[in-house]
Amino acid sequence: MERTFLMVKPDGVQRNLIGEIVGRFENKGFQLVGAKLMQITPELAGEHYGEHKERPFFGELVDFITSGPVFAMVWEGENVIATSRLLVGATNPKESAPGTIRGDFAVTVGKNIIHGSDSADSAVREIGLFFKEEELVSYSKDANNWVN
Ligand code: RTP
Ligand code: MG
Repeated sequence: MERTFLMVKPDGVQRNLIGEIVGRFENKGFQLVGAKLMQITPELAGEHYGEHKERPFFGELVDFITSGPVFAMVWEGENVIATSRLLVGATNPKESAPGTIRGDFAVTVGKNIIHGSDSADSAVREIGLFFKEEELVSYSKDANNWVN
């Protein structure tokens, strides 16, 4: 089953949006297979956003993403990589549609609430950067009768 990496950025944590955001992906029908609240180091930020190293906003991006805790998550489901990017919305909140996370909660591009992997390769790379294999849980909600 396809997996992606999603992360509530420091602005989303500060604004108490973790529950709202987790709820959106649960309601859509995706399954949470890993999650943790953590502080990103500058080294990890540089690796995670390595593709943007030469961009003028890179320094600001690293400062922002390391400015407070993030909520890192791995989600699983059919087409979860592309579909979660639709739920997240366009990078710049001035272009993200109402109904999307960025469209509903963000105003500026530098503080756009949430990160989502942009491809299958990025998803594998980012999941590997943030999670150990043993931190991810595979389970079925249908087949098991574990809530009595
Ligand atoms: P993300 O990686 O955070 O999920 O965002 P994204 O794919 O939608 O956008 P990306 O192009 O990967 O850019 C990464 C983050 O850099 C910040 N950014 N600032 N000042 C600017 O012009 C600018 N452009 C991008 C955004 O916070 C974006 O999420
Ligand atoms: Mg990106």
